[in-house]
Amino acid sequence: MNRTGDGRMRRRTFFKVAAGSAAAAALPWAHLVRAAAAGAAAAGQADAGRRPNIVFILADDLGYADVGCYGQQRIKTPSIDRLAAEGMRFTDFYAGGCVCIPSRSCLMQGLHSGHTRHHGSNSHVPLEDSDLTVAEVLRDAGYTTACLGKWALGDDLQGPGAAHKQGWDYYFGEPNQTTVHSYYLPHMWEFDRDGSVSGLPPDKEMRKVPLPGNEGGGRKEYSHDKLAEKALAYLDARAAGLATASPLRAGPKPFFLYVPFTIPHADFEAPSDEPYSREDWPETERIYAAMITRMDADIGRIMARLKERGLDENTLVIFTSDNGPTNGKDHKAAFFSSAGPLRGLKASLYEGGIRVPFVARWPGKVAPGATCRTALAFWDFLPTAAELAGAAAPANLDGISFVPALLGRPQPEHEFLYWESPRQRAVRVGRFKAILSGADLKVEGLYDLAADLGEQTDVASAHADIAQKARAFALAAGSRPAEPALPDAAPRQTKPKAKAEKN
Ligand SMILES: [Ca+2]
Repeated sequence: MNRTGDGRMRRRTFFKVAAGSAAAAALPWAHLVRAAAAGAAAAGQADAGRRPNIVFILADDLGYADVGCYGQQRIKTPSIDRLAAEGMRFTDFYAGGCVCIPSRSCLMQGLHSGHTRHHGSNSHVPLEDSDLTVAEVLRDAGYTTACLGKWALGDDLQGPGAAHKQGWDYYFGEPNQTTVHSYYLPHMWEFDRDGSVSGLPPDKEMRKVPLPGNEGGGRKEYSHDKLAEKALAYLDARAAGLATASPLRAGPKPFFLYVPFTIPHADFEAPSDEPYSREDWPETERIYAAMITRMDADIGRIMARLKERGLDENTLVIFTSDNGPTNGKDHKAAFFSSAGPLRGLKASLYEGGIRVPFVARWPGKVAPGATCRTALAFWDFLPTAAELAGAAAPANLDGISFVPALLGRPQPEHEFLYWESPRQRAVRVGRFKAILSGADLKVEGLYDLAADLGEQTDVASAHADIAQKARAFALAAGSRPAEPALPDAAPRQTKPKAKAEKN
């Protein structure tokens, strides 16, 4: 029996039965859980006023120290820094994996990479209908959902992994994990289940949206800008829904807006290298910095629009990245010290590959300027979102809700955190982190992150008990370790490979 597939079915079945039970009894909107159980629509307008909207912005290959609030000195990120100043900064938050697809798979499903379909591989394996996503959990709890950007978990527009078949009511972007890495796409794709954003008749399938300025190799329409514009349009549409909703009608619903931007993933291209045009840096580094600052400005616009539309006070905004930084053609992660003090880059399970910036702002709920040092990970987002929505978390998740941390209450901790890649496994136990390899999961090294954030000194012999404990967790948590990793799919476009981690 395939443990993962079986587990997925059980989770989905359990959720359908349990959604709406009193999982969120400690929260002020617990009574709405009962309303949701009687029918999500019945919760009506009160929902939008009490359950928070959620905006989750995901950067791509952005390093732990690529933003000012995590130590970046030269790349300007005032909007992200403001999010941190007005909210909470997490020092020990981890991505789901060290490359794009497995990381997003963990984020969407509340599972670590031992239990997702992708494990640690970047192969283009789509989600199946039996996979339960956070979008489905929130939609079933009465939210309206939108994904703008790099979906990456279903390239086939008609297949079961397609975004509109995995819980998203609205989608705009390029779902293909490889194609999306061009910033001058000839077209993008849109799906608007009720037509409320596009103003067009409701869609049943993805609709192609041509970008005429990029036809024939043209470079007039920067794809990222289209995502940012759609994010603002989406907020406008939600605000309009709030304004026109009648207490006699169902809705308005709270919303979940997921914005997986592609910046600063290669290709390194931008309409301008401002505000760095006069810096004496290699051209690609000016572009890299300009891409991040451009995304930051768009995050500022999203925050301003939330405020203008009266949505700001009841919206949790999260910003993070899907994995660590990488070297590329003419780009060196070391140029901006993108990984900061951390060892390793994208594609490595050392901290630089998986520890990411993570900030959360929620006025009146998250204390301004707060810091959370608890070790948490992408698979904690689904149970967190479920709790915020007043829904029961599905069974058999690996994640735990970090709502307590957000609210400044004692945060339960993981017994361990676990990651897979084709070459390594990693386990964090308390302040220790083990790197394992080979079919027998040999402990390559054990590091005391409290004393040695850069993972330079192997303390496995001094802490043999911890090393063995970590190995036992990996053996129990992992996908079949003796089985060879799935091969990565051949990319359709050239993209720079991460430099192999030394040692
Ligand atoms: Ca990535």
